[in-house]
Amino acid sequence: MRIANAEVIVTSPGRNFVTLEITTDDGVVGYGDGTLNGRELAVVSYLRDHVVPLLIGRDPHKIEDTWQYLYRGAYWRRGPVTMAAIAAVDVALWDIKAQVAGLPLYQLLGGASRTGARAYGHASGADLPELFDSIRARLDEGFRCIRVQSGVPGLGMVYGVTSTDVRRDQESNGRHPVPVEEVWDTPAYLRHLPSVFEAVRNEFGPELPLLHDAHHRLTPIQAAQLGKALEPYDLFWLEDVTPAENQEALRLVRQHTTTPLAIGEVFNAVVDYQTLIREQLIDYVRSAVTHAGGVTAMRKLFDYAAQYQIKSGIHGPTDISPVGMAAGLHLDLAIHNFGIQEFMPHSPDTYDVFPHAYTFSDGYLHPGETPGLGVTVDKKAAAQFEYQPAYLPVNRLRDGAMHDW
Ligand code: KDG
Ligand code: MG
Repeated sequence: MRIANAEVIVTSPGRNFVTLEITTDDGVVGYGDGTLNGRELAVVSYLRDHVVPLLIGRDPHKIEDTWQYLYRGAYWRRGPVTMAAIAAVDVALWDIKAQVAGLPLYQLLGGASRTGARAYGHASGADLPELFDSIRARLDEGFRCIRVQSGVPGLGMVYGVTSTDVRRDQESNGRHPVPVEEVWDTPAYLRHLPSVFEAVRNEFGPELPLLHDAHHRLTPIQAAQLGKALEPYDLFWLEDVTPAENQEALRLVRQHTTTPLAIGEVFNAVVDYQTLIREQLIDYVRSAVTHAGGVTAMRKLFDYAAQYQIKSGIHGPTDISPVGMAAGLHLDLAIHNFGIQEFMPHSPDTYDVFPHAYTFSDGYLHPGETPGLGVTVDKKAAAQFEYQPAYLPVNRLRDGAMHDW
């Protein structure tokens, strides 16, 4: 069996997605997600110009060898563009292998360790009434674990907070040809957030698992303060408190708080986690299959984390396509150290482009029993949605200095 064709599909049903379609000489078709939000075309070029020509004629079953060939062979290792491109190839090859075996992918990863993957949904509001409505809406949809994001008095738009809650397929601030600029004030956020969690606990009780994403905006000592201040509200996790490329910074945070910590959605290699995992400075690893080298690399990451009782929390925003989402779900079902899965449902247009077998019911996701990944691409539907440049926002402090968003 040989790879006969590899095509990069760019489509934009509400937001941009990059998908790699690999076809074998036997006519088996596999899909991989290479979407890198805000920098999509860099991955398209990497794939079209530098990877597709290397794939033609290769044996699609040699997944590990192909992964190493693309990773080591490039010489220029890691980075989000390279690793998203490798992920797209890797996932498409796993899709093909599982289809040839006639099994859903999770069976090739060791079989099901659980009946479904517990998911968390996003709730947010500019103020408490809006936030409570949003939490109730997620509970009505079946979510049993909720990420809580809140506006901050005196600040305008805050990333991750949608005031109307109708934008399920959240493109922060809509599509803009240049990034929208938001204003950020860390002391105001630190003063306000504990009161939000106190109010949510008073309204929804002690049992509902609650999560929060600080989106890399804090210094280590601010992160320690926040973790400590939130301890009475028993968070499931506090995410991305600092820009954790300085892994040692987490030692300080850990010394001061028992609030569980999740990190890694912007990481793309196991080495990015080395200190965090070895020193048990975090509790959940957050990478997405799409951004961290595919199923092959993620399996190694989870196995490494498992030695330290660190669990998975795969990144699942709407900028991961249903193809990337499905790849994560097969891993979720198979690995022993599963923690939780982020889930933001895609728009109906996105689901039309990506017919999929995965399901969500009563708080749990399941990848389905279709052989392979269980996601395809309707190319006719995809062609209706042309690529549109779209940027994520940027953040400035009150004095105009650039900050992490
Ligand atoms: O493209 C950026 C988003 O994926 C990210 O901001 C979402 O932080 C996020 C999350 O936890 O889902
Ligand atoms: Mg996040």
